[in-house]
Amino acid sequence: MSSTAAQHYDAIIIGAGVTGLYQLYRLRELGLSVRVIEAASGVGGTWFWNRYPGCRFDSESESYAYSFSKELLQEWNWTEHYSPQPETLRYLNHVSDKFDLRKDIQFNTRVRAASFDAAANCWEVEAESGERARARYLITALGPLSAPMMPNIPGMENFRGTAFHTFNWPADPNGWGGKDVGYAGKRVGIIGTGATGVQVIQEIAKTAGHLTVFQRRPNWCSPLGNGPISAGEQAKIKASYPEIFQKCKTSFASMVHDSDPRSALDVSPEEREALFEKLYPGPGFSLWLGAFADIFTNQKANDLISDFVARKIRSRVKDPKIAEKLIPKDHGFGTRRVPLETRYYEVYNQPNVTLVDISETPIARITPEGIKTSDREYELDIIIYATGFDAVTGAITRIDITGEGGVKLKDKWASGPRSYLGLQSAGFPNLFTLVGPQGNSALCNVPRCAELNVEWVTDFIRHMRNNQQTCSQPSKEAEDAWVAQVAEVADATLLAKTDSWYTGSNVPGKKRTFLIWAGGNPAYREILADVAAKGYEGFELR
Ligand code: NA7
Repeated sequence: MSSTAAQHYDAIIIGAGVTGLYQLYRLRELGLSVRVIEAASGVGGTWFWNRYPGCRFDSESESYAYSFSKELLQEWNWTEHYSPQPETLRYLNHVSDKFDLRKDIQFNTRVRAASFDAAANCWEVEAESGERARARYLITALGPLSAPMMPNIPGMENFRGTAFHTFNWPADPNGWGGKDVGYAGKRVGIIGTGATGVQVIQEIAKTAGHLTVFQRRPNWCSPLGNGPISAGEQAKIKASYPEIFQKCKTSFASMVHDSDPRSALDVSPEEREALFEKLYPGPGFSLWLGAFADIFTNQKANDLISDFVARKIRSRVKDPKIAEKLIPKDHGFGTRRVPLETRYYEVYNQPNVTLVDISETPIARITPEGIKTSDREYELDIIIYATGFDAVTGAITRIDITGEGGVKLKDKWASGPRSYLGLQSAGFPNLFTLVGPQGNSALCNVPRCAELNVEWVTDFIRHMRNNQQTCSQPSKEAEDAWVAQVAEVADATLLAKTDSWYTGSNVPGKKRTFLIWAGGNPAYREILADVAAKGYEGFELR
């Protein structure tokens, strides 16, 4: 980018995470000049930022690997079945070095705005520094969970101890992980019990002097089943990558797990219980994604699995009153993202851990000394906000994006995102939103969905170039139909009826709408292939 005359590229990609790195690789292969603009000082996206203790995959490590290079697959050794954040960040740096990606990435540069210049048929991107660059194609690779959300609690600025959002955990200057902020032996407060909160709570509880967990609503969690990868397992993984990726291709969430197609109501209670028991210990999302398919659509089926997990929680937490507080009452198992845990529930049996139910005694304010709820003050040295993200749309709409006729994307999306296939929005020509709203962004093993999106967009750009076309955007009709289809598919599930970041209902003021394609990845893959086979049906190309 340049602060004087804007540098011109064929494509600008915003974000150097899992998706952006692969899009760079593919577009460079196509012969395009590409600039990746990245706010962080290094590659990795979500794995660059989330350095909190305990941060790791919930996807099987081998299923998260890039599949495009056999050599990369064979030379990389994952050390745990669910890779910890420092190892994943090291992996993404290894990929960047191996394919010499860094030379096309501008770090420490946050994009402030992007506007479409119709006369020149190109996008102009402006960084917060004022630097500018122009490109025919603008591709967002921002990740679905990269706009962290701090709560708005009175007094936050007056806290005298250390406080930060998990996304902004300070980096270890000498390593890939987070800095030791000295929580061992200290009084730590954590707000939030989503997938992040669960990972960080179970880790910090090991050494904190006292850990106080401020829980607004509990989530249904199930065991991760992590462990080291032995030499024998490593060899087996390396020999079976084609089968692993094939399995991911055919499963709903692009994972190695897939649902049992029978109804939970069609089997005997004994058989049902035996399946739940088999799946409960993991590994990974065995229980969430491997149980009966109708737990996602049929309330009665869902009640059965919820009852099973509730019994597990009761059996693991000694104090029955605390156990009840940890059992969700407002939603069923799996209708929100299931946090995976390792001895999470047992944490609440420890004398150095207190659970504060802030649905009963709400946080009144942050004081210089700690957190004051409606009934008492908790003195703390460290406050950790595990309060989540303005998911899926937030990272995109935080950029001031202006399309044809001066229309702002955030205004167009004020009542919910509007796209065709999750990839383009009418009135914003040549803007592609990878792993974006209404696409396969979050009910998915992200690298698998990223590859699907990246390869499809790369083919689309190749098609346009081969046909001397320079501009694409969806027709209004195609977009309207996709918006309706995304809503219809989601409405058939219990997920759409539940408040969560999937529906945007975790963000004050955000319009409640199901933000992602809930029809599964095999169906999404088929739709994309069909659109391409019909000459990119639904797109206006010129
Ligand atoms: P989540 O799943 O959105 O969880 C955020 C948590 O923070 C959740 O327990 C919230 O309670 C709580 N929260 C949010 N705002 C507040 C305020 N103001 N006061 C108290 N508690 C609050 O985010 P995660 O980072 O855990 O996970 C996001 C995804 O990242 C995850 O699903 C994986 O895919 C990776 P609530 O439930 O809203 O009552």
